[in-house]
Amino acid sequence: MGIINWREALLPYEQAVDEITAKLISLKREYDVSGRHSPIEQVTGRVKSIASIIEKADKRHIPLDESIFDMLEDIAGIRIICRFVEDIEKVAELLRRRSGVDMTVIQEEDYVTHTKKSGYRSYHITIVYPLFTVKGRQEIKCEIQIRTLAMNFWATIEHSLRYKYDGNMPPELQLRLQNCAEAAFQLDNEMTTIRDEMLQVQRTIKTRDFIVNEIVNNIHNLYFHAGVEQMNQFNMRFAELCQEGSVEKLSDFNKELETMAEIYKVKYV
Ligand code: 0O2
Repeated sequence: MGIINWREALLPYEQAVDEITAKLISLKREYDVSGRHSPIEQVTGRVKSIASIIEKADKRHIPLDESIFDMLEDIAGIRIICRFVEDIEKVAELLRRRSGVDMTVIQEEDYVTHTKKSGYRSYHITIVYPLFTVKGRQEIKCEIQIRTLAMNFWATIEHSLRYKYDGNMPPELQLRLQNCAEAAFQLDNEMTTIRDEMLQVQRTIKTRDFIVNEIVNNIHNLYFHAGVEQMNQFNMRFAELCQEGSVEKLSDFNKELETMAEIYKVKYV
């Protein structure tokens, strides 16, 4: 049995977790900046503790030598939390699309549709991540767990209890946890109905921002053609309509400005 230098062996896993986490947070930022709903709500990462690695290896009858790093796929672990169940597949697809670019998907386990007996739900994707260290290129396996806020709430509580009872959870508690899993499932379903409404609001906000930009451009272009009195009126109406917030009225006002621009033959810039 070879002796494992844990500190050195786990260092690339820490680096991989940091890099993958940073990339996924950037993806979320991209969605946020473009005003689109981000399927990624939160990203966290961790390197499995040495005690947990040894425990899992023991459970799976893996010898305590360097082979442990090939056999265990979740020494590096990333968790992506989504608001809605539908977002899980979107995130999975984002990862699949990166396959062959900066990571390779090697395995998928769907515990969202195939709920575990415990009540556990989550989507697992195992990737191989190429890492460039001072020693050269290394391939790091990483397990990415994708789940909703509700699934995560349940799994976090259940995980702590599982740890507390060390595989001997009283059947009565197991049953209560299964009931909680069912409640979390219902909560996710209810949230799906709210999702459509939320997306509609986001679309309205985007349309409003677009029209407001158009109005500002039109007012700017009319500035040297319409009279001072008329420009003051435009600005006052614009301020009033912005306060009122009706997208229809803003759109009508923009049409008026466009007609005016036609009359003055204002060239758009
Ligand atoms: P940690 O501390 O999160 O790293 P199995 O043999 O089927 O029970 P296996 O072979 O470890 O599980 O692989 P699987 O099923 O892909 O599970 C990997 C990880 O998923 C687990 O890692 C947990 O994080 C999570 N998980 C799987 N099943 C459950 C469950 O019933 N409840 C909770 N709370 N989490 C689960 P670790 O190593 O168990 O733990």
